[in-house]
Amino acid sequence: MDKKNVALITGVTGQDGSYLAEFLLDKGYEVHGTIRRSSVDFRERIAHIEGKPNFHLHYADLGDSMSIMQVMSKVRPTEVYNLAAQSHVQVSFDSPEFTCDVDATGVLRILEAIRLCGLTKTCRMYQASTSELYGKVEEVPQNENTPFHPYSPYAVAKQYGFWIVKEYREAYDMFCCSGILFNHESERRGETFVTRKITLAAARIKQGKQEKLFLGNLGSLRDWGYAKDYVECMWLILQHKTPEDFVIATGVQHSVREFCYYAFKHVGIELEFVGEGLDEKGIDKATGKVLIEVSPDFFRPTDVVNLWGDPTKAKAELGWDPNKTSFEQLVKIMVDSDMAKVAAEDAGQRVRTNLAEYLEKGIVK
Ligand code: NAP
Ligand code: F7E
Repeated sequence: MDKKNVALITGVTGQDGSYLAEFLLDKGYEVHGTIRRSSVDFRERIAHIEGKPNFHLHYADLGDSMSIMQVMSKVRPTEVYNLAAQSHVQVSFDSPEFTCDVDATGVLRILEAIRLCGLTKTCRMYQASTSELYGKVEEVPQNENTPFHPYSPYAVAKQYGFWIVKEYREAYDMFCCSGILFNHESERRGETFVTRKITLAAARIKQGKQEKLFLGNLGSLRDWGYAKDYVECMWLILQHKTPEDFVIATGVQHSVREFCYYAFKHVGIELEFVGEGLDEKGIDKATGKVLIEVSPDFFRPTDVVNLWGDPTKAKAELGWDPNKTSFEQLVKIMVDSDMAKVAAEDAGQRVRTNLAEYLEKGIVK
């Protein structure tokens, strides 16, 4: 490397932040991440890299300009990856104002901190944008020219983030861009997102630790990729010769129902779906036992049901391979990991991860 590369990752404790930190450390970057104070220390995803000489953590909150200014002026990064967000769509209906503050105004705070610290010419900025911007879709599949139609408080906030990044790019000639990422999952995915909820339940049901799985809209369609592959693309977007926005997706679409089918199949349970709407059930073909039921608790006031990305531009201009990990491989990686985690569960761990029980009972969505 010619000059020292210094990356600042907001949201380093999240799924993507943890993979990106690993990726950049491997590339020889000095990596700084922001964390939030919480009453319990929960930094599981980055525990294995904490203590590495090139990895540093700082307290900052996207709702607090002063904390962002402090870390920006101290670190003076050459690349900022703004991954921090209230990232759960359903939660955004319960906490719309918080979601707006962090996911919309938070982006402005990052851009202003770069500008006020005099870093506009030396620092590139990546914004974690989302396929949720397409929302109530106006075109299938979706590419960089597809009109936006955000369909949740989360998506509306992220749309502000997208446009303010574009505005700063044009107004101040800053190298700042958005990756419009479609759903990407992994063994580190939060347990309340649908894929992880399914892989955990498949593992727990197989091992006799859970009776049933309750889900919402089984017909919802998503373009699911592997998070580890997607963080490479975030980096490629910032290495591009010009600041541009890119759709990151696999170009392959599956339903929630299909995700269930493959996850349970991987633990040796063949599912058959019978019935419709709220009466639909996923039945173990071998035993006739009902393993999946639909619950109205998991339906959203407005739901995005047909996401399917077209990654042609990222493939052509960044040389990125959208199909490094297939859908079947992704499901396998997640199920294998959860089978091992559930098998290792002891009473102590159960206290902390009783989230699985809450999910099962619909206490947490
Ligand atoms: P995630 O696992 O939920 O991680 C979110 C991160 O943001 C966590 O580190 C969290 O910290 C942090 N955070 C939340 N509120 C914050 C605040 N007020 N100040 C500072 N940090 C805060 O999300 P992810 O799946 O890695 O996604 C990363 C980014 O990509 C998010 O912006 C998300 O909206 C976006 N995105 C994700 C997907 C996807 O499919 N995964 C697709 C498109 C876009 P704590 O650990 O302290 O909670
Ligand atoms: O829902 C349906 C649900 O919560 C996917 C975030 O990373 O990706 C993610 O947002 C679909 C929806 O992810 C349940 O209604 C059915 O149609 O896993 P999810 P999401 O809403 O797509 C985008 C790109 C982001 O940007 C976000 O940050 O699955 N669904 N039953 C369910 N969803 C959940 N969570 N739980 C269920 O029981």
